[in-house]
Amino acid sequence: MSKLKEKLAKKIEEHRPRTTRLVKEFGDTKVCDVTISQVIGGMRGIKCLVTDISYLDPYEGIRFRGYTIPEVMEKLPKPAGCEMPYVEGHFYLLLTGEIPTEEEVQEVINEFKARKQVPQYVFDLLRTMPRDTHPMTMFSAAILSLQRESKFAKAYAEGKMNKFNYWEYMYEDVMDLLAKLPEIGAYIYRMKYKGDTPIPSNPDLDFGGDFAHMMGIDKPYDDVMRMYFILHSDHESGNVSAHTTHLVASALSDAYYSLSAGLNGLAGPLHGLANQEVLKWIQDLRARYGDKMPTKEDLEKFCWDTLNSGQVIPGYGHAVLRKTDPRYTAQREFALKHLPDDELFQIVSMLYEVVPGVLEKHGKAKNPWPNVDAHSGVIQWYYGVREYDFYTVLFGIGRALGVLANITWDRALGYPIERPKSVTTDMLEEIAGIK
Ligand code: NMX
Ligand code: MLT
Repeated sequence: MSKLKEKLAKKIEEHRPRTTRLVKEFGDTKVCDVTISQVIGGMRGIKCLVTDISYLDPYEGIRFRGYTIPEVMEKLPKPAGCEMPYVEGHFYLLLTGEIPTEEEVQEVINEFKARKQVPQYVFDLLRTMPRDTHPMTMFSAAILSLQRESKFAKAYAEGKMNKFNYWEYMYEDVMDLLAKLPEIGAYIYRMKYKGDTPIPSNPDLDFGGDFAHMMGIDKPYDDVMRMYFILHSDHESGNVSAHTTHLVASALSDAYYSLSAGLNGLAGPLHGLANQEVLKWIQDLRARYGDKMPTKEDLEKFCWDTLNSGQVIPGYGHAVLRKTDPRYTAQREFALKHLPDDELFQIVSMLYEVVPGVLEKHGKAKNPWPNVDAHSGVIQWYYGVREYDFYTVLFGIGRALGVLANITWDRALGYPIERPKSVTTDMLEEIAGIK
């Protein structure tokens, strides 16, 4: 057994009695009330999920295992000469709650190395799909096709598992799957947009480094992607991709089925696809003003035209956050250091000065501030990834780190199948006293 798996086994043993006690002794204690507007309105604010992997405060933003983004970036081990930490170290943190040593990171790197080979049938499947298929469809289908490799599904079918060791098989699937994602993503990119010229993996590189290598992009793109994957990894449990992955896994569907489902949710324009929408929207803006740099007044007019045509301003607003997303701020700081004079970055910066005021005047969005997607595309664009319909695949690789850590713990703590109760409109009218 790897040291990571051993450590996880110990942590799980320590944690289980906490969950058992809460259910046995305090199961009837009320967590929150539920109103009619929450029932109709997408369950906003209802506290009905549990995860220890990350927590989202509306004003502070995300903490991964209790650490803020600057703390994560500062404390996690980094490859020699690099600015950003190993993605493998961040995954270790998400899974165990501990900042790993260099040696512990190296073990995860070796584990991924041993599991990273993508079976040929996945590439064959991708090649049968029309080239204009959206890359998220390709990515999700590739992951789904790998389901035949599931050790969890096999052990379940053979009757080898019980509630206490489900997590061990889930862990194996999670490690096998995560290790393959950079190559699947980069393969789709090179096949679809770069004249069908996939670049083989370099087994000596780490997760971020190998991804940059397979994309065919030089330094510091490896650091860009380390930062990107870490920032996008997790956003507590209620967002569409995390919640879907958790929901599907709660039926004891394996990691392949669950992640593929979660990614299908990420592919929606109100969720992860917003990163492609932001770039598309900025390109439309640029097309309107030609070579001329738009002024703040131009931007304001463009925002109002968007809103008046019934569309949302992509990259702004959030279901939980009520301040600028710290993932936006982290990317802005990177851009200020590495691409301060880039025109597109300057437009993104001007939008930051204009959009919140417009949204406030518009009076609908509860949060007028930018989210992670308002900034991620401009950095990709600068480093040469201009095919913006690919951006959500990048988000998906990052998001896999968090949701897969989550479903490993879901099985470890024996969470049951998720099955909330629905009511009819008649019933709500009765509850409201109008029927
Ligand atoms: N532009 C225009 N209108 C907005 C925006 C925006 N950026 N954000 C919210 N609104 C509207 C929203 O459509 C709703 O309108 P209506 O009453 O007509 O249905 C109203 O304001 C109230 O919505 P909120 O309660 O503030 O937001 P909600 O929690 O329902 O939705 C988002 C959250 C993120 C879906 C929403 O802010 C949005 O559509 N933003 C733009 C898309 C985006 O950036 N999504 C990415 C989110 C992050 N991610 O990666 O997943
Ligand atoms: C996310 O990263 O999942 C998004 O910010 C959406 C959310 O948290 O609801």
